[in-house]
Amino acid sequence: PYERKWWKEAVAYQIYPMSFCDSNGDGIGDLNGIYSKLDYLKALGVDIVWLSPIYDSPNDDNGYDIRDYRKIHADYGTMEDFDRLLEGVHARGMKLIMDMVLNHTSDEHPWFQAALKDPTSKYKDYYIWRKGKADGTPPNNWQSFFSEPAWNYYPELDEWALHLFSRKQMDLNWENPELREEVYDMLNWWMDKGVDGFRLDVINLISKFEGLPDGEEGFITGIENYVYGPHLHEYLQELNRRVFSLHDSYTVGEGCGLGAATQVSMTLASRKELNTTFCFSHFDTPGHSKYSTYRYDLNYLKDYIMKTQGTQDADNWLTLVFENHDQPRFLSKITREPGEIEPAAKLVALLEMTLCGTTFIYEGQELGMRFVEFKHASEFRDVEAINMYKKLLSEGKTEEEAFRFVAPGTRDQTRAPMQWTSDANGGFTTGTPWLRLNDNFDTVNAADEEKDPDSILNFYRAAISQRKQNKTLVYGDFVPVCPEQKDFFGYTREDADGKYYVEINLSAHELERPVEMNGTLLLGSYGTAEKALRPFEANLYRLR
Ligand code: ISL
Ligand code: CA
Repeated sequence: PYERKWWKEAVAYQIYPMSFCDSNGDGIGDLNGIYSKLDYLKALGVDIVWLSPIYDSPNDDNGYDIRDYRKIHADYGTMEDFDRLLEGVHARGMKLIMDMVLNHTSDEHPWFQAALKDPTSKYKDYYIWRKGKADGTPPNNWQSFFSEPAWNYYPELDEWALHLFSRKQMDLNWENPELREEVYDMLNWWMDKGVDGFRLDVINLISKFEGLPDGEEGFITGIENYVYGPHLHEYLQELNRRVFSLHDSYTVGEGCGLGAATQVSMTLASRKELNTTFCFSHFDTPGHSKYSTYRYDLNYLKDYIMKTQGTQDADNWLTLVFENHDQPRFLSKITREPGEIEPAAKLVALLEMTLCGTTFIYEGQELGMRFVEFKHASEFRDVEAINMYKKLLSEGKTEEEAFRFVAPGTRDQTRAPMQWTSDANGGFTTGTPWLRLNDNFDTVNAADEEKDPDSILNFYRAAISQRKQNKTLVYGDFVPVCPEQKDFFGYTREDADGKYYVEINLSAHELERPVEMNGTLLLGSYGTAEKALRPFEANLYRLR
């Protein structure tokens, strides 16, 4: 029932450039560092390389605050380095997608600076300005995502400007057609350069409700007034018409605050908006947040997968994603017991590579990188974490309490540098890393895993290779097996070319098989299959 497309079959790999590989010893990852690892990515089986923002930026939010959309950040290199990297990606038969932040720019972007300097300039209306209330308070009660009010006051204009994220990330006014034209020009400029598509940052926030009314007091007060705004579909369709449809491009929209069903409405092929979106609702089980330390119940993940796999059809294609630069390591939510980590990591790999959807791996996921033991709040680099920490102190928490709350959920958790070798700084840099590494790089690192046939890295390679050899794993029908059986997840994938069976023990104890299938074991997390399923065991069989 599916139209086959390169991006549907693709394995995408997210690189957080600051933390990937430092080529010049300044402690910050860079483009030449990424270039030096292209063969590593190719050997893993990566098809799409996604770079988190690499544009010129004051890095208040590590590049998600863009100062110049057409310039490479000096920390990362030059445009020549970028061109070489793009060529290197293409020469290996891979594609490259850029992270695009279109909801906001840095307050240091020339548009915002022009608006401040001259309120009559056309750039003023590129942003969202309002007069304050009569008592001198902001125009409404919205809170930003990063523990602050969502408005900055500019005395020179006696007006307030909206920022849904940090105070240096100013929201763009998508209602202004000239602004939209500039955005399309810029995106086409990158596409003409040869990039293959975009990951679109908080793209569901670009349309705000008329009048910017006060929000209901809540976790992020005001959010209901922009997560799914009145012109969202119109803007996405225009983006598609003016940019994406003109090229053989792939787009993945990042959304927040939306349920799976609403996400789908942006990706229906018939509506001509985005190819795919991310859904993160399985990242934590109900009642927990990214700040919680708990044991994730994989039965919840099973339910999520059963619901979402069912929604894919000719008109809709999903993504499979478990980790990114905003969330703690998924692996460490499943378990922190040394003996369980390896099978749990392999379980995720096998699951991800045998389901329907475009798959995403976040750097280090393929190594089983895990939870970082931060020692002190001074180690945090993330604006969200730092603001949250300060807010907790201002509310009367002690330093110790505030640190304990923020440490497990800080976005620094997954931004800790890549662990390439057991050498100093994990081979990430010869200098001082911008953010501390996980102490475990002496045992968890790419070089050692490379040599070990049973490593998590080699298991990822094997699982990806199965997906590539057997397209039924991408396109075949998904049919659950014994779905009522707790702690067990079984399913088949089937089409005219073959039939495959996956059996997974979702628990940390031994489990009797509820059903025996006659097939050839293609890949198993414990190597061979035995009488009972061992903790977190996951196996892939060919049935025909
Ligand atoms: O990280 C989050 C909560 O802790 C999310 O709410 C996150 O802020 C949201 O998914 C939007 O994320 C994206 O846009 C942000 C940027 O800071 C994130 O890194 C990016 O992924 C603003 O540009
Ligand atoms: Ca560097």
